[in-house]
Amino acid sequence: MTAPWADWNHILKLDPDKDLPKGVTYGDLCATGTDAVEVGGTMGMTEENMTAVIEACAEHDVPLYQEPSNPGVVVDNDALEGYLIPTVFNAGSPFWITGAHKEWVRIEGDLEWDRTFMEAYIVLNPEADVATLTEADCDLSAEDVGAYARIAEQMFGQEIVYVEYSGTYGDPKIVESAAEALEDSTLFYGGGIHDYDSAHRMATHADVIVVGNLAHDAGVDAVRETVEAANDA
Ligand code: 1GP
Repeated sequence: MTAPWADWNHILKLDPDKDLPKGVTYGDLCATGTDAVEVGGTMGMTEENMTAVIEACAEHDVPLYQEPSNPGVVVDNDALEGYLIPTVFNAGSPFWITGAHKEWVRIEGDLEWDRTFMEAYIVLNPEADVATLTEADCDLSAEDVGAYARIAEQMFGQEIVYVEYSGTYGDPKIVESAAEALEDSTLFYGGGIHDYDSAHRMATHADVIVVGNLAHDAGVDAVRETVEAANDA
């Protein structure tokens, strides 16, 4: 079976800790043409605010995934296609590589493995909450990032590699290096995408671009532009 993300170009990532612009609904955002909605964030996550966003998106016709930042906020909801679980390859603390995952399974026992998928993150914006939290080593060259991408796929069997610049626009050369390192795995890129051109540039390298803040800061038309760019690239 082909993985669903093999056909995606664009993901909208909605942060339950952030508001939507005035007059914008979750329904409007789900109808932008994005291929999937991922509900998740780093700070301020609770089961309650996760559930509220999942329920608001559930009635709209778009594949819905939760990206839990820790085991305490995992939501059991039939509207979810599944869970996209981050592991941070360049984390300074092993908790964010395998430790949180071990705790989740220790507490829960068996998970729904056929709905549980991994994302191998390479975190590159040192100012981002995710970098601080995971103590990520963001001082990486294009070769380093390419090597991380290669080991993620070839040694660790990761189907998704995620170059993450959350909050800032990344270096396209770094994204290109990750793209060149991968054979079959899908490359996600996220960070600072804010219009057609910024989306198009990254989408020429990444298989899937992830748009987050724009939905909360600018709204529907801006997001729709990035969807168009992702599909054109
Ligand atoms: C965050 O990669 C996503 O996890 C998107 O980043 O919020 O900067 O668009 P932005």
